[in-house]
Parts: sequence; C-alpha cells; structure tokens
Amino acid sequence: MESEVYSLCFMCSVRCPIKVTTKDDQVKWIEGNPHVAGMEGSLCPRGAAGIAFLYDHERVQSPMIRTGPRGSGQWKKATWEEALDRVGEQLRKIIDEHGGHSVALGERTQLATHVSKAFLKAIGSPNHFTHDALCKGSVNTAARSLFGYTDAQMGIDYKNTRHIVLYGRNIFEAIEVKGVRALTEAVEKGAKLTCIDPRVSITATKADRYWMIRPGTDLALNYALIHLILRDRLYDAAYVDRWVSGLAQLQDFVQPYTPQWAQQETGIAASEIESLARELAEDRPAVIFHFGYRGANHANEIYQRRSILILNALMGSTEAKGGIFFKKGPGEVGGKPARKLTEQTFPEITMPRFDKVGTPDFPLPDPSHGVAQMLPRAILDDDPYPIKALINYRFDPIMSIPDSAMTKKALDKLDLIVTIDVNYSDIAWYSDVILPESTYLERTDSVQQANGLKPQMFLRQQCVTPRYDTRPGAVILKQIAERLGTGAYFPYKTMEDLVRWQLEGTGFYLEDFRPKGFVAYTDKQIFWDRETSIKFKTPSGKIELVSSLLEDAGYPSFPEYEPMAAPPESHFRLITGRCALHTHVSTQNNPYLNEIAPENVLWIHSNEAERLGIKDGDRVTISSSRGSGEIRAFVTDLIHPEAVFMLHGYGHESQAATRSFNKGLSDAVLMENISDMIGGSPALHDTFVTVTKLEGTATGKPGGR
Ligand SMILES: Nc1nc2c(c(=O)[nH]1)N[C@H]1C(S)=C(S)[C@@H](COP(=O)(O)OP(=O)(O)OC[C@H]3O[C@@H](n4cnc5c(=O)[nH]c(N)nc54)[C@H](O)[C@@H]3O)O[C@H]1N2
Ligand SMILES: Nc1nc2c(c(=O)[nH]1)N[C@H]1C(S)=C(S)[C@@H](COP(=O)(O)OP(=O)(O)OC[C@H]3O[C@@H](n4cnc5c(=O)[nH]c(N)nc54)[C@H](O)[C@@H]3O)O[C@H]1N2
Ligand code: SF4
Ligand SMILES: [Mo]
Repeated sequence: MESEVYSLCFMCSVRCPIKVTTKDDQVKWIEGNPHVAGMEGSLCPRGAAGIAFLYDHERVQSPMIRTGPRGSGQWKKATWEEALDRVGEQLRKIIDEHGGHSVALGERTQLATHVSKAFLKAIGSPNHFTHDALCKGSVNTAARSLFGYTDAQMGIDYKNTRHIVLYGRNIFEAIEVKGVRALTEAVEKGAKLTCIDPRVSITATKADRYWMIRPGTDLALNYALIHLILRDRLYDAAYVDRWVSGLAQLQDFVQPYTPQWAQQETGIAASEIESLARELAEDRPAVIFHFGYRGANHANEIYQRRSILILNALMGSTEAKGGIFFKKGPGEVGGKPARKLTEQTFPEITMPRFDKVGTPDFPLPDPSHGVAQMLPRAILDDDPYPIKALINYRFDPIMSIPDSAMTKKALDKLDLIVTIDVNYSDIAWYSDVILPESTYLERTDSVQQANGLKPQMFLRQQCVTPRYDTRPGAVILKQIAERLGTGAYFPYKTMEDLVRWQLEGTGFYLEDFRPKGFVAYTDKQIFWDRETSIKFKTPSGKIELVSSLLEDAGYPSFPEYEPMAAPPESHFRLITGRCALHTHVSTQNNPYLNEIAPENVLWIHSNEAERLGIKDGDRVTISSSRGSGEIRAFVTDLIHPEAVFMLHGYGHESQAATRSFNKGLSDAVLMENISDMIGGSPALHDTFVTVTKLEGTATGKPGGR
C-alpha cells in the first residue's frame, strides 16, 4: 500500500519541506510539501535526484576501517561494535594524553549540530566548528556589527519586493526553492532585478539590468551608491532619523567616492550608477540589496558586506514588506522553542579555540561557528596547542578549505581522522574510520526550529528503513560518547526519543508532525512596528553605522578604500560558483546528476583565449602558487577578461566514487588559504592563476558548463 510521509529534503542545506510517497518500504516519488506555502509541490533537480542517492550502491554501505596508508583505498569492512570501539579507544587515549581540547569536530551546520556541540562540550573541547565561516563568515560579522543579529537571524521578503540588487547572488542557479519561486512571482508582477557579476550567470540572463563588474570592486560601486543616496537625499529620512546612528560620519566618509571615481574602479558608467540609485529610491522601502553569499570574496569582505547592509538601512528596507526582516522566534507569541542538548550543564572549558576566535588575535568571528579554514595552520604549527584527532561530520576539509595540499599535510599529522558521511567523499577516503550515516530518507532527525515571519517547527521523518548498515549521526555520536564515559549527556536511544525530549515543554508532540510535517506557533506574519518597536540588538538599540562591535575591537567602521589589484601580467583572477545541478562537493557522484553535469570547465574570455592560442574545448593547464591541474576551456565573451571561472565541487580523488573520480578539477587545489581577518570568511577570490594550452590533446565538448 502507498503511504505519504512529510519530511525535509537534504540534498542541500536549505531543507525544503517534502512529501515522500512510499510503497512496500521503497521510495516511489518525492515532491515539495503541498501544505507549505511557497513550495506547491516544487523541487529542484537535486531534490528530485534524492531517489537515485538512496539506491546508489556507491555510497558507504557499512563502517569501514583503514588497513593501508591514508588515501590508499585499502579498507576492512567492520561491524558497528568494532568501528565504534576503535574510535572510542583511540579518542580515550588521545584525551587522556593531550586533553579534550586536542579533539576537533567540524561539520556543516545541520539539525544535529546541538548533538555534536554537546559531544565536544562533554569531553571538555572548545573545538567545535562549522562550515559557516567558509560560506558567509564575514556576512555574519557584518550583520552583527550593524544590527546585532547574525545573517542567519535575517530573512528576505522576495515575494513583495519591487527591486532586488544581486551582487553575484546567483539565485536562479544557487537555489533555494521557496526563494526562487517567490522572486519569480515578484518579477512576474513587475519587480526589477539588477544583477552584478563579472560573469553572465543564468541569473544575469533574467535581469532587467546586468553589469559585468570588474572582479572584486563591488565595494567601490556601493560607496558611490551611498555617496549619491546621501548627496541627493534619496534615503528614507524618517526611518534613518529614528533608527540609524552615525549618518554624519558616513556622509563625511563617502564624500570622495563619486560615481565618476567608481566608474574608473568598476568599469560601470557613472550615469548608470546614478540611474540605479534613483530607481531604487522610487521603490523604497520594498527594495533588497542581497547580502549573501559568495560574490566578491576578498580579504576586505567585511566592508563589502557592511556596505550592502548599509544600503538596506538607508532605504529603510529593514523590517519592511518587500525588504529584509528579522526572524521571529516562538517567544514573540509566548511559545517555547525545541530543547537542545547544549542546554545541559557541562564542565567548564578554559582553553582557547584552535582558531583563536574570541581572543584578541581574532575577536570578531562568531564563536558559535568558529573559522574552519584556520584548522590546517593550527595543526601544522601546533598553535595554540597540538590537535590530535579530527571528526568530520558532513564536512569535507579537503575540498571545502582552500589549498588542499596544505590541508592534507595537516591531516597527515593527526593521530586519528574519523568521518561520518553518506558518500565516499574525499575526506572519507582519507580517513582512518568511516561511520556511514543513514540518508535523509532513512532517518528521523532533530527538530528544525524554523524562525521567520511565522515561527514554526519542522521535522525530518524517516520514510523507509535504511538500505545498508547505516545509522543516524546523532545516534552514532551518542554511541561514541558512551565509550568515553559521557553517554549521560545523550538521553535517548532512538531519534524519536530525542525528538520527544526536544519537544518537552513546547506544547507540541511528535504525532503533531505526521499530518503535514510541521507545526506553527501562529498563522499570522509578524512584523515589528517600523516607527516604534524594531528590536535591534546593538548596544545602542539602533543600526550602528559607526559600529561599537568593530571599534571596541580596534577596527575602523569606515577604512579608506584600497583599489583592487589587477592580476599580474599573464595572470587571471580565479572566481568560482555553483550550478543548479550540484550541491558543493556532495552530489557529483549521484547517478542522475553526474549524467547531466559530469565535469566542470574553465570560462575564459575570447580575447584572452586567442592571445594564448586556446580554442573552445581545448584542454588547458591552470596553475597557481598552490597547485595546478587540467581542465577543458570554455571560450566565451560572457566573462570579464581579468577573471577565469570554474564551478566548485569537481575533481574528486575518492576512487570508490567511480562516476566523479578524477572528473574536472577542484578549485580548492588552486586557491590560497587567505582570510578576511576581521569578518572571518576565506578570501576565495584572491588567487591569481595562469592558463596554458595543453599540447597534443584533442579538442572536445565536455558535458558540463
Ligand atoms: N544548486 C545549488 N544551490 C545552492 C548551493 C549549491 O551548492 N548548489 N549552495 C547553497 C549555498 S551553501 C550557498 S553559500 C549559496 C551560494 O549562492 P551564490 O553566492 O548565489 O552562489 P555562487 O554560485 O557561488 O555565486 C557566486 C557568483 O559570484 C560571482 N562573482 C565572482 N566574483 C565576483 C565579484 O567580484 N563581484 C560580483 N558581484 N560577483 C562575483 C561569480 O561569477 C558567481 O556567479 O547557494 C546555495 N544554493
Ligand atoms: N574552494 C572552495 N571552497 C568552498 C566553497 C567554494 O566555492 N570553493 N564554498 C564554500 C561554501 S559556500 C560552503 S557552504 C561550504 C560547504 O562545505 P561542505 O559542508 O564541506 O560541503 P557539502 O558538499 O555541503 O558537504 C560535505 C559532505 O557532507 C556529506 N553529506 C551529505 N549529506 C550528508 C548526510 O546526510 N549526512 C552526513 N553525515 N554527511 C552528508 C557529503 O557527502 C560531503 O562529503 O564550502 C565552502 N568552501
Ligand atoms: S533546494 Fe533543492 S536540494 Fe536543496 S533542499 Fe530544496 S529541493 Fe532539496
Ligand atoms: Mo555556502
């Protein structure tokens, strides 16, 4: 008999609500949850490929213990008892000899993050870190510097917007189903779309206005926009008077940054910049300057992100319909959030973090995420102390931290590498023990507290029994904790027990999620009153243009603009991004997605290609100071001549994933590990490369773009 289970997709982190049709313990069909406004049955291509993922025999089928050198692919299949005992024993020994802080755990923020945080707290380690800094560390810090909220506590009201400005935010390829649908609806109703990108992305092709900006100069553009908006009083004066502090200082600061000046730096005509400022002023406050995610990723990213958020503030679009809003929690309507294991009392931790976040060396990044890309250096230099063991939980440091060669050198120094993964990822392949997690279709997960205009809770509910010998991650961590004597912090046996524990005191029960997959604390959208009661969490209760967060830490709010260096002679700036068919480094081996997009290519401008004797489809060598590799050239006019572009996530080294093995090239091999040392993001676009034609190879057409 067919049945329907409401759950959450996990082909990427967006976690779209889904309806899964099952029959005889098999998944027959997946679609967007029709009960959730904005989904209406939709899924993206990756979500639709979830079935192929479930049945893929190339994922990790049972615990594995390494028998040969790291990365050699020599494994022994193990039972759970054997693998967990091995991990428990080795961790015990490391903790006894070097202290709990010598164990680090890195993960992609997820529903079980409270479990892994509790796992480390229980053994006295401060070294939990997430992917967040790699993705948007400087966005997070910029948002806190202005509003007192993290970017994750902010949302975007696409549906009601009149004009959205996207700084490299490639929303129609780097997808979030609800956001894409809501923006499409707004555009159909006449909303304008301005897209700024050194490369003509799919999003650029849908825009009303597209600017091929000189890479890395968005900050100059924004200073000119702010200059104009203040000079011509195009801002929302009532809102700014009530909620913004530091306007006079901003006005003095942007004085020299005229549109004519910005034209020199960005390549965008001053008159065009003026028209944009005027158009936006007409549509405010229902305008959005999109503050995420990738785009111009440089060592000064914090100031670029602040400039975007400042533009929102000046237009009064914060907490406006069609603008950006602060997410409301259940407390707004007298409700209680789901409990987290981290609420318990743990032993006090006095050691600093491995990345020194929260110390005077690195004061501002968010300590609840840390800064992942600091890990290789910390291990190699034993600074601030030796790290001996690393647990990777849905995170691949080899492909996701720039400079894979340095990362591997650091991994080589560790006594223990354990990976909890669903796939034979590159990090799983390089580990000592692999503990396979059940896929999202095979497990119930921790409760998703979905704050927003309407606070809700969602639940990932198990749809079918695990195909292979796998377990949920939260159960795996509990079972390791039991072997370390810290099992008491994990008061559950099954995921359903954990969910029941989390729901205690909320007034909701596990069974309440069965009919639709979610529960709501209210059915009305909550906006705060724009005149009286926006609750900014800065010390002053206002939007702090002159930021106490930055200045108390010794950083200026408005440093002078430093021109973006052009690439040295015969070099290009390497820029990267995503496509609609893959999630980061996770899906390249998926049977469906691999068939459609098996390989990445290098976008290079036609004039530059001609100068280098490169034709479309030629194989080329691309080299940086950190590494080099081979890839096919995609010769095009659709990219700025200073840049070359490749998709992130290809070039896998794991031989067990045969479809993605050695297909295309990994950007992490080429990138230097440089950071914005104020905001915390890696400067992913600060690496220069050379490109040369590989002689004696046939020109051909790859399947990907
Ligand atoms: N299909 C799919 N969707 C995803 C993801 C995925 O992996 N796959 N991942 C999700 C995650 S975690 C994230 S962070 C988001 C990322 O969402 P986006 O940031 O929208 O995604 P990217 O594809 O990385 O887009 C970066 C764009 O910035 C452009 N760019 C490079 N340099 C500059 C510059 O100097 N200025 C400007 N203005 N643009 C520049 C690049 O050409 C590229 O088009 O996507 C989310 N959605
Ligand atoms: N060089 C370079 N580095 C980057 C970026 C870039 O563009 N270029 N982008 C950055 C960005 S925006 C982000 S968000 C990060 C993402 O960085 P990561 O989190 O490392 O990337 P993902 O591909 O999301 O997932 C990593 C691992 O999770 C595994 N996985 C997938 N589903 C599950 C599951 O259900 N359970 C478990 N246990 N494992 C699972 C996958 O098999 C994969 O090995 O990378 C950042 N790093
Ligand atoms: S955006 Fe696509 S892959 Fe990501 S959760 Fe939604 S449907 Fe799944
Ligand atoms: Mo990301």
